[in-house]
Amino acid sequence: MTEEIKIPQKHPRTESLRIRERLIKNFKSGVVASAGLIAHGRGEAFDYILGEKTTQPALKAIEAAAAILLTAEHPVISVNGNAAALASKDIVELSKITKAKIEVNLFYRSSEREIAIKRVLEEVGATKVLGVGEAASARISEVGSERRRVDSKGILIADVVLVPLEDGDRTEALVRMGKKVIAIDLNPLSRTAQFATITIVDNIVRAIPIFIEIIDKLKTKDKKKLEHIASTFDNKRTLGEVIDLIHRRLSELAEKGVYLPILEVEEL
Ligand code: PTJ
Repeated sequence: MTEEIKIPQKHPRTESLRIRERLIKNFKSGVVASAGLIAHGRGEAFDYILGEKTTQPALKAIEAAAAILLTAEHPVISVNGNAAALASKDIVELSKITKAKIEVNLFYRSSEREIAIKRVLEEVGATKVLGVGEAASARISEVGSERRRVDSKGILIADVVLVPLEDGDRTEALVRMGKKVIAIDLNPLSRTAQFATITIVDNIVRAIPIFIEIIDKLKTKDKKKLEHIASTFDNKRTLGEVIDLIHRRLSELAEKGVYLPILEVEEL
């Protein structure tokens, strides 16, 4: 069993440890799948390499994503265990300001997890959560996993779907069905990142609050302006910019070798 720890305020990686604790707590309460802890580790590794900050290409992707969410007719935010654990409050706020529906969609689906995730979302203000129980009885035949089970009032009829922390095959299927998919994924090389219409390569805990700020700025713009922002966004080029950033950052670090200010023995 995992021990709960008190995170020291002065620990150099306090925020990262806090986020881990949040995931562990939500794993214990049945919200996060055990594989969700592994997925988080993968995300952390990419975040470390990206410098744990929102990059310019990510900002550009968030702006384009905000534009397509604001012009969507049936937008849906798909929520899995990790997204609920890390960003439930922001997801609910984003759904309110964009009128997007919230739908639980799980790779490791069980009715206990559906209910646990619904509860987490309701605790922070969600009034309607789709994709739970019988409501998730529609099927996307192109998807092999449990993710094929969707809500006929949600993802099935959506024109835009926001998928934070996906696992690949569903994004490809949704795009093939003619839907626009916005992915939030720290790994620019993942299948989700590669197949999405707009890929935000950023940590969900940073990306959604920025998303909300940008929606706030764009919501008064006319439809034409929003459509222009969306249509001039190039996902392939933006992903390339992120990969180039990683490349340049690693080259700089490689030149330095030791880059943290480690004290000399006599200074200790
Ligand atoms: O809750 P369930 O049952 O739907 O399962 C959810 C997981 C995440 C276990 C499932 O979707 C899965 O196995 O996902 P993958 O294939 O491990 O992909 C998760 C992706 O999210 C990886 O590319 C990670 O780099 C990325 N990721 C992890 N943490 C974050 C993240 N992206 C953004 N923000 C994060 N905090």
